[in-house]
Amino acid sequence: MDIWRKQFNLAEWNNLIEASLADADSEPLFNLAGEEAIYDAVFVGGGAGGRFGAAYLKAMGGRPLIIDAWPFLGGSCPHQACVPHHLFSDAAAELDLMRWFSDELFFPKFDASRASILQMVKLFVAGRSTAHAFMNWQTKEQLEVEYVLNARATIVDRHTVRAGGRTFHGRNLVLGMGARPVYPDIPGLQLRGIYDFVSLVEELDYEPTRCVIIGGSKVAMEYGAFFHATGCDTTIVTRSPLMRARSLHHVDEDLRRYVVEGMRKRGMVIYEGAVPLSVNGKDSAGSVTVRLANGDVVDLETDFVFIATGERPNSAEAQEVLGVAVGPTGRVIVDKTMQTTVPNVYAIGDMIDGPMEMFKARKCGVTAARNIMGDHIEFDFTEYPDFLHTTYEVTWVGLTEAEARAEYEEVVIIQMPPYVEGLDTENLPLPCSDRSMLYAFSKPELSGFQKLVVDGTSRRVLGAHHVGYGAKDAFQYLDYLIHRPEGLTIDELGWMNELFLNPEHFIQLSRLRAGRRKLVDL
Ligand code: KPC
Repeated sequence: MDIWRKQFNLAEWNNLIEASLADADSEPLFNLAGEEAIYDAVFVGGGAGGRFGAAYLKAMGGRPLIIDAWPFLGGSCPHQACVPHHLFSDAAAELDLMRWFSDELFFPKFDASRASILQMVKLFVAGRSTAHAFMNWQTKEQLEVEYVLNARATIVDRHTVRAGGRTFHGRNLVLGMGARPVYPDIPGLQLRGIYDFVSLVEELDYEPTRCVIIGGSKVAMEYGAFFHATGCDTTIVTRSPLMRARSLHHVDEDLRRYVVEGMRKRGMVIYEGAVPLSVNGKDSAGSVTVRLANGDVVDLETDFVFIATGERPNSAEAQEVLGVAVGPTGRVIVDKTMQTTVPNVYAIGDMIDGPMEMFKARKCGVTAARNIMGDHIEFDFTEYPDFLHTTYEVTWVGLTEAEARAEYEEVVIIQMPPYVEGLDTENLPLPCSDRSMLYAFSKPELSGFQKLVVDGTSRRVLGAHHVGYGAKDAFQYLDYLIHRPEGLTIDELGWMNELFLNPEHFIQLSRLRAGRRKLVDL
């Protein structure tokens, strides 16, 4: 369907996307200016990286084309990944509050029968096309980017791609075809009742009552905390300790302890150092056999197995057709401009090394676009702020206390609650802020944890760590400030204007210490 001269409103876009998704034979959507063109870049994949890259390239005066197999732009994020995860984590935080305060204050007695994984999945699926509709509308009408949707791209060579029966030419290709969940090699994974974060939203058709999660990734913690909060008893089986995988950058041990103990306090069972051996059942999964860290082999009964052992990039076609070099797990090798080993071919987002996260995808796309347009710019994503959800938001940036002590002579720790041997901080209603005040005054040990790591000599902030609610935004700016060449001193932080009561107490705590010539812990 040629949509170039059509202007759909959001509801019309929504209907078109839903109809296209429902019909495997639905036609491609061509949003093309018409005349034959050599594009400055053909973005293969219109996810976060492709959409942002194309928009930036267009804004710089170039001519991009996006091709995507789905009938919408935005990729897996709004369809199966970040957006549902945030909906589920939001639900988990609300459910956590309702459970702790069941029949207390103004809260009704918690009715577990009303908390449903299936209902939340259905809520998401029913609403997800509204975001898709907006991405299509914005990209066409406001960003003026050409695209072909609902048409799988076939890469012909480094300047040519076919899609929807037509051939497109680009001076450059930008590969943003995303990644897919990868399963461990154990027997029984063909049974019904086995899901990952993609099939959860696409296929779940019953209410799970007991869950075994295989893997210890962010996905394991985030989805596990949600499943458990709904009342689905959840066990995590992980080889490495939670939050200690290489991909989880700079997680402080105190922060980790608060988070993992918090999950256990809520009744989740976490087996670290454990190896899943098989999933067992006739048609559906009924149990998972696991070798525990002490060598015991146990059968964990379940009606829902959730695989969270990571993802692999969709890089095979690019490797075969274009000959781009890939690493041992299929990640396309790029330099800091996102250029692959093949000239004029760039790769972005989940296709390359580093965290498979939205912030990286969008910024990779923009980096590729700027370089294609002649603006030499590098993106180093080896240092980045990061977060995950349990029933909390858990956010961190920069060095952990241990990393700082290994690198700096004089390390000062500013944290809340403070660590003082024998001090009964379990009754201290701090930290607290919006969304944690009820915890602070009724169950203070649940109100969060935060830590600032400072170099006592230069007075620069080296790292910040937070468990609670509402601090994620601040970490975007803290990341910028602490990683800029001049860094951020405790004196500057203590002189900032604060909006009381702030979720991270870093300004007020720094202000209490900044007057001292020789800094000490707080
Ligand atoms: C909420 C939201 O931003 C939807 S998912 C974004 C996909 S994209 O803007 O293409 O990065």
